[in-house]
Amino acid sequence: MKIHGTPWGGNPRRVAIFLAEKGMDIPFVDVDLMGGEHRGEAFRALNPWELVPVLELDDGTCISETIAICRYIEELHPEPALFGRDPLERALVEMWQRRIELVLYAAVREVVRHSVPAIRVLEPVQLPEWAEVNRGRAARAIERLDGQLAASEFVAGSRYSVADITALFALEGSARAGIEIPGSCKHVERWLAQVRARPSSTSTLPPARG
Ligand SMILES: N[C@@H](CCC(=O)N[C@@H](CS)C(=O)NCC(=O)O)C(=O)O
Repeated sequence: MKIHGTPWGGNPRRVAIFLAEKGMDIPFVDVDLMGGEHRGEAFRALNPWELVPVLELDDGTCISETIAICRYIEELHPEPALFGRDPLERALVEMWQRRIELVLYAAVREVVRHSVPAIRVLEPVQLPEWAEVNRGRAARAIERLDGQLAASEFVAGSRYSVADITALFALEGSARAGIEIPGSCKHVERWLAQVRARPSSTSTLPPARG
């Protein structure tokens, strides 16, 4: 098995953190997004949707979509359970994973795509006004997350889960786009410090530039 996508870049980082939490090691193959490698014939044979990450199995089957990849890994290596251990936990993890991905991350993504100059190579038409609309949406979603984290150690309850990985990734994207965590969101700050300090996060950061 191998994973196409640079491990510290965006969605592939989610898979890298997930694997680190499982204590698993699957090699990553760099894909030069800024150079347009994912739009070339070789990559399109792996994923015609031109997105990383892609998990390529030994028989050549390709799985894309971060959560599909993580679910496959969870089925093969159930411990520690990162999608919940019983019907209730699984439902709550699913609920939070979807809220974070479809509301918080969706807004953050639009801010990044429409305001970060370096991303223009991927998003040739950048609409600053659209970035601003989404900056507000992202801030509201962070406030809602703060409400949850006021009562809960982790995003989906008392156990670390894939929802924490998605939320960490979303907030790393926010920082990149200059979206500040609202000053009132002390619980998000507490949680962020906690999940950032986990070996799964620190061991998957990009190498320091010399
Ligand atoms: N829904 C996909 C999103 C994957 C995605 O957006 N990947 C980005 C890198 S983080 C990408 O390949 N971007 C290439 C582009 O926008 O052209 C997933 O969850 O894996």
